[in-house]
Amino acid sequence: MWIRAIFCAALLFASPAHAGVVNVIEAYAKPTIGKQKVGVAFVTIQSVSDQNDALIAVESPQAARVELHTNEMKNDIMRMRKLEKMALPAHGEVRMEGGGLHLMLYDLKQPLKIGETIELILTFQRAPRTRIVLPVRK
Ligand SMILES: [Cu+2]
Repeated sequence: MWIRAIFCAALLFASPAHAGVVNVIEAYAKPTIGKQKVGVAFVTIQSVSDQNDALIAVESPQAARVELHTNEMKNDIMRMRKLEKMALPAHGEVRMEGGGLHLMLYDLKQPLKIGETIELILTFQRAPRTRIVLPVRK
């Protein structure tokens, strides 16, 4: 089911002259199980720029490290693979969802519980760095 997430987005830094612009239209993290220190988050980003861009890094004050991942089938086994970047075509989108592109949060300081939030800082090749606050939900 497609539920529009509630989140806040704010620009951290002033845009460079030719920066593209992005809209974060959906963002959430899944709750962690027990004392698990690894979490997963999904963000859908739309480009409103005429130039191709890419998501190249993600950080969180609540996790030691965030990696860009994809899932792929290899010999009938679903495996995660780390990506250097996720392409954001001009006027296109990056869509993260279960079974596909996602963000992995490593060494979480606290477990992620439903109703709480997590902060992410998105770094793009062109667009300004963007801070978002995601709800934790199923
Ligand atoms: Cu992963």
